[in-house]
Amino acid sequence: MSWFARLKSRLSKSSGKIHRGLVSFVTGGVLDEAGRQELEDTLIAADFGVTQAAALSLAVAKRHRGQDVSPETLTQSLRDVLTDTLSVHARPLVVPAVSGPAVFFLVGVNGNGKTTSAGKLAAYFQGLGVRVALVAADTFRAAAVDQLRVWAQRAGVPLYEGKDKQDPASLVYESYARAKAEGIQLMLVDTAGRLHTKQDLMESLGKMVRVMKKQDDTAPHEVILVLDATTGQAAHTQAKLFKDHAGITGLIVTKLDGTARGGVVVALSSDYALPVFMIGVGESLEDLQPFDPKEYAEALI
Ligand SMILES: Nc1nc2c(ncn2[C@@H]2O[C@H](COP(=O)(O)OP(=O)(O)OP(=O)(O)O)[C@@H](O)[C@H]2O)c(=O)[nH]1
Ligand SMILES: [Mg+2]
Repeated sequence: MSWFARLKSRLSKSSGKIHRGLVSFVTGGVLDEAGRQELEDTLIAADFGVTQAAALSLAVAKRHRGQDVSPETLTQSLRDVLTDTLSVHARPLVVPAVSGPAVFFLVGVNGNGKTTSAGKLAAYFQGLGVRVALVAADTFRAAAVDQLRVWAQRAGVPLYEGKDKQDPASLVYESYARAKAEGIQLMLVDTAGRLHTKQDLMESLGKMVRVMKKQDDTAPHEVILVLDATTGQAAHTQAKLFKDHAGITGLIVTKLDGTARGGVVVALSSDYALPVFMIGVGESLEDLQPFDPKEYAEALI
């Protein structure tokens, strides 16, 4: 199955909900204010968020106000305005040309999919011919290191691991020197999702960033927040927290396959002015892919 076909089928809970919302009010009618409201409600129900649902429905209404619209016309208009909205902050995740290894951190709260995304990204970049190393900076849980080791083996990339309960910042520091010596082009750093408090977590990430900068003041080159699409409002709370305190540069949104909340990608990117680098629609290696606004809009609507 092609990626687009898989994306479409995995987003079916979300697209089905939106489709039912659209056909229920558009059949045989003009798009008046009541119709626009219904479109807005449909989008809110699919987790587009109040702000984006209003903006998108207004943009569609502007095109067709007072006109008879078929579901097909409305669908196409919604796809178009959605593509435009998603394109505002979009940028691809690429390995920058730097003299030493590029460094990407994967951060986020526990269970969101950091470790699996790190593993899948390793395989993805390895497949593009980049020399990748995975760094197991979730040093407090042996199981976390074991989990990343399995991904490293699957992707065929080296795993850099610390001593038991080594300070993650010290592991990251050592890993950079090792990566440089071994000709690694990209270090993917998997971090812990749970410390005693959120403040501890932010301080730990801050320390990792500071020690990186001692070796390369342009590093880390990306700090990627991994969010779970099924969590609704919690994803927003986390986006705000990590944006304010951890200097995140973009998002990976996982678990879009298990949810009717596909609009959350739009809300998160727009509300926090962040690119969505990759989306996850399942547990296998090829289920994490680069985010493409047009493709996503077509699969969702
Ligand atoms: N259905 C589905 N499951 C996913 C996706 N991405 C990750 N998962 C699953 O989510 C679970 C948690 O993923 P992890 O990668 O361990 O999450 P984590 O953020 O590293 O968690 P901690 O290390 O506890 O902080 C695993 O069972 C993954 O297989 C996805 O896109 N779709
Ligand atoms: Mg993990």
